[in-house]
Amino acid sequence: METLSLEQYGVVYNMFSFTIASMLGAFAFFILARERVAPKYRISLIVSAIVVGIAGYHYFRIMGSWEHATEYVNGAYSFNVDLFNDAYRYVDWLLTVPLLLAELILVMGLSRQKSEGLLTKLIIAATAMIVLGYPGEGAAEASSIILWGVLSSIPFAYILYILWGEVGQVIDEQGGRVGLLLKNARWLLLATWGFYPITYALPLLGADVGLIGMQIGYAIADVLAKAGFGVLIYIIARNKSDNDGYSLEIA
Ligand code: RET
Repeated sequence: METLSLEQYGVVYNMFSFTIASMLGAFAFFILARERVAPKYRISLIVSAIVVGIAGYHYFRIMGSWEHATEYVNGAYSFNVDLFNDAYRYVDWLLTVPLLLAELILVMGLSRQKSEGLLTKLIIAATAMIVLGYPGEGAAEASSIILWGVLSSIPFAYILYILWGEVGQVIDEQGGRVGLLLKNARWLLLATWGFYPITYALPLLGADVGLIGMQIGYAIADVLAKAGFGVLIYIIARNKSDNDGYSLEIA
């Protein structure tokens, strides 16, 4: 049982609320903006909408679990870790991480064979990364946090190797403004995904930092990695639609 101050409880509560609002807003945006890109690229906007839809649902459940696990007693909150379900995040990632990689590959408009080849490798690695990270999440012993963190980092490194290697070649072939935007999307992916292992390691600095820091860190990373990344994918799809001669009819 941990004790949380009103501020600690409130900041996490408000962070969840902010995340749900961001995901819902992003969902509406991706659905409505679909018509603004050429039909070939609409699938990547649909995938973006699915990602933020799944995340919005999970945050709703995580927020409910947070309320369930905390009780107001004498001017502070007591937090019961056994009642807080952190598996929601990992279930969320299991679904959304492969979909985020699919958004990036699909917006490139490659041949079916090329897309499938890249996606198979990326999805297998992403699944391994998440499955291997879960046993260490919030583990009581530092040695388990480190062991599972290192194991999970191997497929993470492989994803980056593919993105900078094979995917990098495709990006170079696309060239121009689209090539530049794709490079930005890859950097945004690295910067936001890099947040997760750092947040995961916070409990090594103490249980308190771990509990609050993890919820805030993951929430910020999720808004940027899902809604922010989706907006960048939309901008790429718009640019590619322009290049393909697709014009927006303004009534
Ligand atoms: C874990 C365990 C510690 C080592 C590593 C991890 C990586 C997690 C990542 C998660 C990305 C999640 C995303 C979710 C948003 O939709 C599992 C924390 C490397 C990279 C992008």
